Amino acid sequence: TSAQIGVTGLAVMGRNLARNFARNGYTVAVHNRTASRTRDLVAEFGGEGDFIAAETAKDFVAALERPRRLVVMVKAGDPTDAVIQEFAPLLEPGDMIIDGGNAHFADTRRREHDLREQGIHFVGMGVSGGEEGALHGPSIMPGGPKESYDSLGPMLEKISAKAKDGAPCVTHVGPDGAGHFVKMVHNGIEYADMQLIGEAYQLLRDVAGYSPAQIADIFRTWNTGRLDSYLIEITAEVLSHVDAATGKPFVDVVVDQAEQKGTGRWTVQIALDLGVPVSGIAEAVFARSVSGHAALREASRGLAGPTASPLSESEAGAFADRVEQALYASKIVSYTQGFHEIAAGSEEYDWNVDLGAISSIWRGGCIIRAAFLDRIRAAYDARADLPSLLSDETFAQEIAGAQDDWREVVVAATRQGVPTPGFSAALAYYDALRAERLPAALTQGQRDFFGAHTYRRVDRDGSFHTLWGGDRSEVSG
Ligand code: NBP
Repeated sequence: TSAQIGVTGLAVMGRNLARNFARNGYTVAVHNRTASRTRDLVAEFGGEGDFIAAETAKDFVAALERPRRLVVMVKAGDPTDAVIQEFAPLLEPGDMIIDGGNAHFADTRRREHDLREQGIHFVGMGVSGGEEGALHGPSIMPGGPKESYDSLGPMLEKISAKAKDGAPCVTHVGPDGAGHFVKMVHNGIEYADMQLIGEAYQLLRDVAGYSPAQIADIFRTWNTGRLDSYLIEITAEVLSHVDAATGKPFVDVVVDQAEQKGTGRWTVQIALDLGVPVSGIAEAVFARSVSGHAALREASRGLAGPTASPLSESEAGAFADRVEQALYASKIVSYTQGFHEIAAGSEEYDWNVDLGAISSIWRGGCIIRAAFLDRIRAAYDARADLPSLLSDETFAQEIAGAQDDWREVVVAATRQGVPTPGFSAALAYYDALRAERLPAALTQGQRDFFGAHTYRRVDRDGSFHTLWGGDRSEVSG
């Protein structure tokens, strides 16, 4: 017998993905650089389905039916190139290499281009949901040639998460690096969501005076409404957890320095290149960075701040409701920015990404899965060329209802000295987009003054320059 799919790279993700394929009735060839991992997988989970263990690359390739579908789940970067170099010479035209790692989309574009000459289909595939998702159903974002999706898609649809309406959380995102690009932005949005939740927690703790256990209950309540999401759910779990060794809230015994692996940073770097304002995501990445600067924070501890004046018990409840409004409104802004970046990437690289389909496949399996994504999909269903999520009527109305509270929360945070870069940046973005006039006109004047960079006028076409050093008359630029 031959295998319908192969997985090479059997650390947590690859192993669970291989098991997921096998549990869904596929014969799976498995391979890993260090062969003991392959043997362990079959020894431990061989009973779950049909595995073909391959010790060498040659045996692995020989075990696969044609066209071969070879999933690579190794550490992103050089290891992925090493694996491609090892396998590509053993493959034939029409075969597929599917990279399920967290590759940078530019690497995926390069690899796809190089392998295309050999007739090999390279599919850069974003996978979200961590270890558990890989086993029970991840959200899958495959790019690469459309033809490859015809034969690979049905298998991915089987192993993927299913949304509440039963739809599989996978779609052909677009050519070459589109899948990894969308996975990157997914992670950027994840950073923003986590930061906003963190700010809500800090406000409930420092301004409203609630304990972690009380805040966990508040999050549980929020999770039954429009904020219903995986991240809110696990936040309640983390906040209610008590450290066994000390009896203290778990959140109080963890060092408050957040780490990162890089996809959030990439989202911001690429947004800068594309000229897309993703201020909420950027603030989330910077907030992790600030937290990690231990020495700088230590040196700044004595700096002046306002005297804390926590709310009374009766005020606290009303404040918590306001924080919910601020969190929801800021979340709409983060997704607005993330989807703008996907639209801009799609435009730049000619991917033709369907934004409604992306919101649909994020409804299950992935870290940012949320009831909210149904509403985003509805917005794009109603109007595929929506210029911005904020221009959707439903979202605009929700923000209209939330904005007073949102502002109050930012005011309270500022007054009490609680940093809320996510809430504040989201609000500034919202107000900037709404504004009739921006001080960018003054910026243009300054640029023209010091660098003769010229400006455009509101009342006439063309570009102009004022003779600042002379009689200040205006000339065509
Ligand atoms: P790791 O990222 O820890 O990678 C370990 C695997 O890479 C092992 O199978 C290892 O083989 C193999 N490998 C390395 Br390292 N260098 C190699 C080389 N030069 N040639 C061949 N194989 C090599 O595993 P992971 O955490 O399972 O993640 C796999 C991929 O999935 C990564 O790209 C990750 O970013 C992505 N991802 C992870 C998650 C998550 O939640 N962990 C979620 C979504 C995506 P060995 O056994 O011989 O050392």
